[in-house]
Amino acid sequence: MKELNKEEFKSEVEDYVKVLFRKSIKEADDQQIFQAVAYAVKDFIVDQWMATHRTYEEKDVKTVYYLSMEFLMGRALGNIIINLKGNQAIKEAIEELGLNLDVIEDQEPDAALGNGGLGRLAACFLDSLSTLGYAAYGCGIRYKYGMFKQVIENGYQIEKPDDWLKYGNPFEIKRPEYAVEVKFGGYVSIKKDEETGRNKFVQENYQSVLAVPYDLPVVGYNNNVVNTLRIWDAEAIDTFNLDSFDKGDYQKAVEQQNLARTICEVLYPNDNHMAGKELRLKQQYFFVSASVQRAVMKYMEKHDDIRKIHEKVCFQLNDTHPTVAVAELMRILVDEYNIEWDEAWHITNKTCAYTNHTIMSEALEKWPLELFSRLLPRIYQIIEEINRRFVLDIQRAYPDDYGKVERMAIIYDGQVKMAHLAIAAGFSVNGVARLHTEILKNQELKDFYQMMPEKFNNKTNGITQRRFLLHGNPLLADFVTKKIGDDWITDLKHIDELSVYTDDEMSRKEFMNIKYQNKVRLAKYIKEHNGIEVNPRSIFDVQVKRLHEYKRQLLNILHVMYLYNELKKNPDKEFYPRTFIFGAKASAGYHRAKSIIKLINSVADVVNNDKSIDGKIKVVFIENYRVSNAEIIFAAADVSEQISTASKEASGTGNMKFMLNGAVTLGTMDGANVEIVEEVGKENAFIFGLSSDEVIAYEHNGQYNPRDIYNTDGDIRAVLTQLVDGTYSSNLDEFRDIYNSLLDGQGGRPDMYFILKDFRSYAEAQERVSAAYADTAKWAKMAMLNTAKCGKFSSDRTIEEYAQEIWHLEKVKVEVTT
Ligand code: 26W
Repeated sequence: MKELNKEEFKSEVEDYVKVLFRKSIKEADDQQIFQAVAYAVKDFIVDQWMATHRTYEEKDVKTVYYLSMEFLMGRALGNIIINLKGNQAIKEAIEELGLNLDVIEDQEPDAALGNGGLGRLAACFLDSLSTLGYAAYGCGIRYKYGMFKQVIENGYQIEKPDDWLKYGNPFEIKRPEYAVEVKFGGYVSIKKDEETGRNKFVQENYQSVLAVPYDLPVVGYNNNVVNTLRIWDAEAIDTFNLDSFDKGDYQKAVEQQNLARTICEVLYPNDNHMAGKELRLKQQYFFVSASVQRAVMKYMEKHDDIRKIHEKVCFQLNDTHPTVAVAELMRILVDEYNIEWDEAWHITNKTCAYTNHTIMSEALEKWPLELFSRLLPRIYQIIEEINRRFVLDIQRAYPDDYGKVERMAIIYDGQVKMAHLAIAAGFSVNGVARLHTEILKNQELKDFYQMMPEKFNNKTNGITQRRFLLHGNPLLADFVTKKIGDDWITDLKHIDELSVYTDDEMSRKEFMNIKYQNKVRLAKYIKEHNGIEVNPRSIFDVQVKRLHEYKRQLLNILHVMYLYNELKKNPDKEFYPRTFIFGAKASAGYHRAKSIIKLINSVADVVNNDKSIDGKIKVVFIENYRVSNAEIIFAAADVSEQISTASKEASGTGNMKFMLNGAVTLGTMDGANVEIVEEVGKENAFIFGLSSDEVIAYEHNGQYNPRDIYNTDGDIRAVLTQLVDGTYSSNLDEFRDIYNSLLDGQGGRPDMYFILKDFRSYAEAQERVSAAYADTAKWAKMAMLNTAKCGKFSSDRTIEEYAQEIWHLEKVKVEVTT
């Protein structure tokens, strides 16, 4: 590992401030200092970045291309510094320049090129791929505007554009030499190929854009490896010149310019909801076509037989969003390399693999034929042919069961079903937690599992301990290292060695004192951002994640309303003070989700200002939840709320970040919670609610009636009534829709999220939490055991499994010789 020279680094920072801004360090503002420091850090890693790619070429290693619409990277500077193990040297250098590293890190906007779980998982995976020394590209889109900024005004969410590139991105390198053309629209005609004498399909009268890549470094931990996140931007093809005026192509030139301008403009802020917008399909084909074209070109620079591309290249499809990749690869093989269909299909099968991240039916991607064939005429033809052959396979396998075709065809009911295409075309289909994979095999994708069981496998998600402990929680990271050494940083299994210290009173005290310090840090953040005073001695009970009905933030806030009623009824009741902390963005068009945000803020207003309860309950809604403030929030949590309706949360990854930071899970047996409980022991978690089997049974038999609960449970009835009687809003209709959804559900189906059904069991679990927390030694042990037992949930473990079982990659060692 190359050493960082403090003096050199200092003078680089000074030089950058000078050449970039014509200023001295004293004159420059914080943002300018950040830019200068970031450039100096980039200079330092560029040799490693080059050495990494040189090594890959020399060894001719297989490469995974992780295709994803989203990479929720967060801030880069702090993470790069810790992965370089440059913390101490850079911190000192910066202090000697009279600056403060924390302030500098705070200047960097989050790279919020993602919505939530799926995008953050992609970011953790890149960190692990580099740290483990696997050759990988992340391939995505350079959105001009990332995930919107959330501002809360009068309790309502307002969305503001996230202009993250305003000051430029010091870490990126534009690579115009690797630009490729991507074609949309027009029609397909058949031409005779002069060389082969065969028919050729050519797209004509299309519009095209130039896909231009920007590379971002992904630095491995202390190992010289720097992989690349390649995000594509669209530029107009240069037809807007005098020529086009002459040819009367003026109209087309303008249209192409507009196309280029719009494609990468903004990230769609929908999490788990398919909107079916034409621009979204354009985004998908745009980055997929560019990535696949480049991967094929790169492969062919060093090899002569395209038929063996699967030996060196694997495309991992992060959900169905990049599934057009299979058709794009077929197009390149058949149309450009003149490979016969059957052979092209086998090559494609061996090159593509698909990960499923959700079973929510509203998230399943289905595109109307009309739109699809108009936008991607040649790709559509290819998918039609894939479908024709796949339907024959289905009929051959199940000659008497017409239902199979109906349920499994790729094109059906006037729609292209992207999941069916991904499963038919790839060699691997994986779920993201054991329970989720079982549900895929036995329910959602049962027909596919029956026909192709060998494709199905599980890869339980993970998170990077380097960002979420080493960077986010330095006090706890130091404590762990002091106790057990620093092997946990690259092999989280070692953190189990902490277990023995859970019986040592001194260690427990130290651990809880660190938690306290982190709570003080979060309390300060809340004071600064919300103006609310919270007590760091209270239980910090936290639910941070996207807002979605299935995640049941509503259950949490209804329970707060219930507790508040209890306290009002019995002011002298023994009650351990609690701070309920929420953070969540709602998709801009998701009205009920926005209404739940308003409810949380309205309850906060009433409860926080009621002197009679003596500050025993506080409710805080943290504005603009994102990767950078998440790091502070996880570190400070006592209770991790993971309360989704069982079967609905594919895995969850926030649950793992809380566990790592010593918070205890309060959750349902859903997603990866099941495996968390298995690791830590059910006595060290608070589990409640319907099981996924019970939920699925209710869904089938329709025997759930929330009105029965409303009629028989007075406490629940009181809470529900308060939604519409003016307790929390003078506008009696403000929360009417929430009230109705709980009692009458939607479209004739009772509340699909079983909120009232699980309410009592949740409230009881919450009582167990309070009782456990009151026993300080017991709680400290539980909390510490959560940290100790989280080894399985490192994304390093997950990536090892992908690398060994799906991608078949070999590890690379990189030497820097300069
Ligand atoms: C087409 C609209 C759309 C947008 C986003 C559909 C689906 C999505 C994502 C797949 C939703 C998502 O982020 N899923 C989450 O993926 C995480 C990583 O695997 C899991 O931990 C979460 O449980 C899952 O909800």
